[in-house]
Amino acid sequence: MTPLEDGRIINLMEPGHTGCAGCGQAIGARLVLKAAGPRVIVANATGCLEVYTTTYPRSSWEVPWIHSLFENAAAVASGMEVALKAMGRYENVKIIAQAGDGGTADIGMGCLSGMFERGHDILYVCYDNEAYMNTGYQRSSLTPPGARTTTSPPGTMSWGNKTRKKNMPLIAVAHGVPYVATATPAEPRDLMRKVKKALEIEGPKYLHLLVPCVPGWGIESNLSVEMARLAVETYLFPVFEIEEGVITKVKKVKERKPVEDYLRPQKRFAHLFKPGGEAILEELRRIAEENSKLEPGPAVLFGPT
Ligand SMILES: Cc1ncc(C[n+]2csc(CCOP(=O)(O)OP(=O)(O)O)c2C)c(N)n1
Ligand code: SF4
Ligand SMILES: [Mg+2]
Repeated sequence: MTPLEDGRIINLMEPGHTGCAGCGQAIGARLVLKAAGPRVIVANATGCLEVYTTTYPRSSWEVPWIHSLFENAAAVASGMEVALKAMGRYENVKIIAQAGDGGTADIGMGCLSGMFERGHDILYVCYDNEAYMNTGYQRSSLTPPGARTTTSPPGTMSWGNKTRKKNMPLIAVAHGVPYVATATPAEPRDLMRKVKKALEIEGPKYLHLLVPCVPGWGIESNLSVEMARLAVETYLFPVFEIEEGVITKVKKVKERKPVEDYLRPQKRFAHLFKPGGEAILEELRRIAEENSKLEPGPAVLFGPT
C-alpha cells in the first residue's frame, strides 16, 4: 500500500484484475510500483500483465499508464521523456517501461536497444516468465533448455526447448547501461530496493525479474513464490547488480539446492525425469554451476566503442 499526498492509502496496482491466482508477474508488478511510488508513468507492452489489468472498461492502474504495442514499450517511454522535457514538465517524474520476456528479448529488442543507446532516463522492467504466456505458452529466447512450450513440445523428436536463455543483463551492460539488476518476487525487499536505487540513477536502467507463471509452468497457484525462491537457491536464476559495467553484488545462496528441486514441481519439465532426459538435466546442472561462480568484478572486458 502506498500513501498519497491527499492522505489516501492505496495499491498503485489494484486487485480485482483477471490475472491467474498466484501470477508471479502480478506480484512483481505490484512491488515495482510500490517501490516507485505514485509519481511514475508506465508504458506497458502487450502481454499478460497488460491484458489482465485493463479488461475494458476497468483498469488496475492508479498511475498514468499507457498500453504500447507488443514491440515498442521502450520507444513509447522514450517519447514520453522527450515530450515531458520539451514541455518543461519532467520535474519529479519517473518513467517505467515494462514488458514480458517476448516483448523484451524478442520483438521489443530493437526499440529497447535504441532506448539504451540514446540514454533515456527510463527504468525498463522485463517480467520474465520464460515464454509467450498471453498467447498460449509459445517459446521465447528467454525460455530455458528442456522446457515444454507449445512451440517446443517434447516428443519422439525433441526434449523440449533446445536453446539457452539469452543473456539480457549482459546485453544491457554492453550498451553502457549504468544500472542493471536481477531480482524475483521471492525477495520483495531486495526487488523494491533495486527499483528505488534504479530510479535514483539518471539514464537508462534495466531490471530483469523472474516471474513464475502458473499454467505456463504447470505449477500449483500457491507455488509461484516458492518456484522463484528455488530458481535462485539452485542458481538457475542468478541474482546480482551491475553498476557502470562492474558486478557489485551477487546473491550467494546459504544452502544450495539441487536443480531437481526446482524442476520437479513444474509440469513443463516433467519429461526430463523420464528415461533419456538425463542429458538436459546435466546441461541445466552445468548452467547452475556456471551461475554459482559469478563473483563481483567487471561484467564485460571492454565497453562500447
Ligand atoms: C506484432 C504482434 N505480434 C504478436 C502479437 C500477439 N501477442 C500479444 S501478447 C504476446 C505474447 C507476450 O509474451 P511476453 O512478452 O513474454 O508476455 P507474457 O504474456 O508472457 O507476460 C503475443 C505473441 C501482438 N500483439 N503484436
Ligand atoms: S498465464 Fe501466467 S503470466 Fe498470464 S496471468 Fe496466468 S500466471 Fe500470470
Ligand atoms: Mg512471457
